[in-house]
Amino acid sequence: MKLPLNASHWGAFRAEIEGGALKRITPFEHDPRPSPLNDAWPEMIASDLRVARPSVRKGWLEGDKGAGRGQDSYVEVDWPEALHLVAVEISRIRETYGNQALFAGSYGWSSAGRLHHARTLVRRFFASIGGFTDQETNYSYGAAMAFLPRVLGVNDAIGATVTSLETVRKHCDVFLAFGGIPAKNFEIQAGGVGEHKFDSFMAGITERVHTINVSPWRKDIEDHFGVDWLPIRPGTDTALMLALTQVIVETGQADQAFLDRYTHGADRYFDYLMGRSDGTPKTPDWAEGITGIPAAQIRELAASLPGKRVMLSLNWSLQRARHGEQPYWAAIGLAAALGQIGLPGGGFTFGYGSSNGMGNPNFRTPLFGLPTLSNRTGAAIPVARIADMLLNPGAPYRYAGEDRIYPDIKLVYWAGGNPFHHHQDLNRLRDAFRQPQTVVVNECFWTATARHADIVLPATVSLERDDIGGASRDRFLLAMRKLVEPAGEARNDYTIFADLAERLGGRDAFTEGRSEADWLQFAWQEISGKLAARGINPPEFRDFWDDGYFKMPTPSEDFVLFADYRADPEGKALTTASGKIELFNHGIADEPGQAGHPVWLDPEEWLGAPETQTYPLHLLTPQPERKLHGQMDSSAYVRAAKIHDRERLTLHPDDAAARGIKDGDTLRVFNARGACFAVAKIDDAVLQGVVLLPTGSTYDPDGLIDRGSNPNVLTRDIGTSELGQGCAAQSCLVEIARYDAPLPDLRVNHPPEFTTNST
Ligand SMILES: Nc1nc2c(c(=O)[nH]1)N[C@H]1C(S)=C(S)[C@@H](COP(=O)(O)OP(=O)(O)OC[C@H]3O[C@@H](n4cnc5c(=O)[nH]c(N)nc54)[C@H](O)[C@@H]3O)O[C@H]1N2
Ligand SMILES: Nc1nc2c(c(=O)[nH]1)N[C@H]1C(S)=C(S)[C@@H](COP(=O)(O)OP(=O)(O)OC[C@H]3O[C@@H](n4cnc5c(=O)[nH]c(N)nc54)[C@H](O)[C@@H]3O)O[C@H]1N2
Ligand SMILES: [Mo]
Repeated sequence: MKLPLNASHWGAFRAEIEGGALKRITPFEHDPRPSPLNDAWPEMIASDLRVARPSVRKGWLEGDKGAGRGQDSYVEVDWPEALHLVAVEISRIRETYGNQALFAGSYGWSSAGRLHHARTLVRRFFASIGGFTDQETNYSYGAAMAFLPRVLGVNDAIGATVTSLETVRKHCDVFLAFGGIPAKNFEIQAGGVGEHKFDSFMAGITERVHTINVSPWRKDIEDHFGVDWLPIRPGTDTALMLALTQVIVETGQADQAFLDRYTHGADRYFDYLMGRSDGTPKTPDWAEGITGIPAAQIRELAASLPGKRVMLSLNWSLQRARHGEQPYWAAIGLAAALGQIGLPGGGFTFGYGSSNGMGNPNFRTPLFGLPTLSNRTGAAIPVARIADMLLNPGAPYRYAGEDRIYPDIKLVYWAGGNPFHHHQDLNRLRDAFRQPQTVVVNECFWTATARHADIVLPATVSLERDDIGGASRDRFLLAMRKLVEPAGEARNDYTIFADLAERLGGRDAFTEGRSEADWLQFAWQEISGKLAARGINPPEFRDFWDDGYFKMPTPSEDFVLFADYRADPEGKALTTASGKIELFNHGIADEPGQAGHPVWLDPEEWLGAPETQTYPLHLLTPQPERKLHGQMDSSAYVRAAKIHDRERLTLHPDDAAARGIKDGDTLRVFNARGACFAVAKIDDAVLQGVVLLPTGSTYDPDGLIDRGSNPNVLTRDIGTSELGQGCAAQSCLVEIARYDAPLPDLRVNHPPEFTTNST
């Protein structure tokens, strides 16, 4: 008998159970590089930071109108009372203000397994009772999602089907990796990972292809791969790509036949590059002043590209910055000038190195999640405009070429996400979270978001329920078996929402008459049907369940993004305004502050800004190495890499010396928006003037100060632009100083205080 399998976004695993308890985790036998984070599960499922019982904030019960959110004690209640309170609130707000006043966009990664995906379930629930205000796009690549369809017609270059790595390995000559290919990002794939691919990815690339890491951080490609490093100031990649294109055009090396046949508006764009439209040619000398890269080096790089098979690889963090649309557009312009789009191993890809599956063969592993149902209000905001919405009800804003109005939200419901992890300028978000009348959160743990809620309902973790996991670009379909009984009184989100729907008249719409076990069977039927339709013979459910996985066959063809379009530009015309790749777009030209073609726009907070007088360091906030976002932050494994429970901040030796900082010193990191603590890690692999503090430490506010190391007290809460309105976290200036006083105690290491109801 095989041990039962389960999975996280960071990997599948098998479990030994003894006396009903989780004894030990063993890695999935087909995973070449399993994540050690799964070993933290036995500790985490029994953690005293689990939400054990439904809990109601004391001040809310006393009618404080939200004033005490984030600093209050809780009263534990039983399930019938908790469900009653939530249902009455939803019902009251729905009747008084309409369904649009219910905000349930609930952005967040939830957990692996598609049936119990909390964010899907909460939105399905609200759709089943008449609708809600939703969130569009995502934090990962929201700016690109909103803008790329206008210039490419589709979003395939970021998410769905990028050119497979196999093709790159065979055909590419130069792999220009903006933001590198960081090993840590391969830990993760939404839905569950069967096979971690980092080693095969890197072996495939670096052995044959001239790879250049263009990044402020040399270790975005680990040193032992021996690739070239081109250090660049954060947020300035657009300027580098404009200059590379300018040289190629000026020296007559642009592929004019490609540009004529496959692109629209190259002439308008090139007028800008040559300075004909604004008087400033975008030369290497011009770019040197912005990027910090010597002009001679830019010229040399430009000379090395024409005639070669060139892949421009830009990670997702480049567009999580002010004007983050532009580096992607500039890359499309450069790849077009080189005539590389649609060739095997050439062109551009957005997100190699941003998560495990990118570059995998196109397995198209079929998965099944409950449909979200249609949202009858039709209301949605761009995902990262949450605080703007809560603070400015009724205010106009611009997004995706439209004038819109922020709705007036009275109730916020979150399940499966952690805005007090993910959002920027958390002190501002805290003010925003005081605005609604009621905040409800389903959580497994006492996260910062749970601590800002009025009603907290305890949710199971994925090890406490049956599910099917996997990802479309991962080879393995995963049978996730319930391993242990739920901790405390935790319930599955499905059960919670089915019971709430019952009280609010939506049960049939929510459940469609199916139990959780029925949905599992139904999911397998759907998946089997899709496999069979593709000539793949699916196993019986029982066999799948006992084995723990089904392995997808490898597709026979290597995939090349835009090869179809290249082969048949008329028959396979793009769904853009011109049917071609748009290097000029009229709609974008009409937007305030935009040029209509790739353009260098001042990112405001960057190393070229006047504000560097006060805050001279550019703060980058990469994804954390040992965990997924804020998840598992309290585990011993994650804490072992911190010092005094504070995250390490990486800085250049010169920046450290200028401030009298030694390796291991405690630091205060600050700007006008807030401050947090960190511990110095001195490393000359980071560009001077840049500091790195990963995301994911639990926010523990004391006024504007976070007692912990959450960099989002420092980041700026502004859209990438009115075009994309994405998260712009990477455009942020700070100062740091040694902190010699004793560090404050972390309250978030303990559950909140519980009291009894005095009213
Ligand atoms: N400064 C800065 N900020 C960033 C970024 C950055 O680069 N820099 N990156 C951004 C990006 S790309 C992202 S994707 C976001 C990520 O932000 P989030 O996705 O919000 O972060 P997570 O910590 O994964 O939050 C998921 C939450 O769901 C809970 N959960 C898990 N399973 C279940 C379940 O079954 N039921 C319920 N009810 N809850 C469950 C977990 O306990 C966890 O608290 O962060 C963004 N924030
Ligand atoms: N271990 C782990 N892996 C993860 C996640 C996690 O939480 N933990 N989260 C997953 C999620 S939700 C997402 S969206 C992806 C995100 O994937 P990415 O966005 O690719 O990841 P980041 O770590 O934000 O950024 C990678 C590197 O980009 C570089 N960089 C930042 N700004 C610039 C710039 O302006 N120019 C250049 N050239 N380089 C720059 C930084 O040095 C940074 O180390 O990661 C996924 N993978
Ligand atoms: Mo993300």
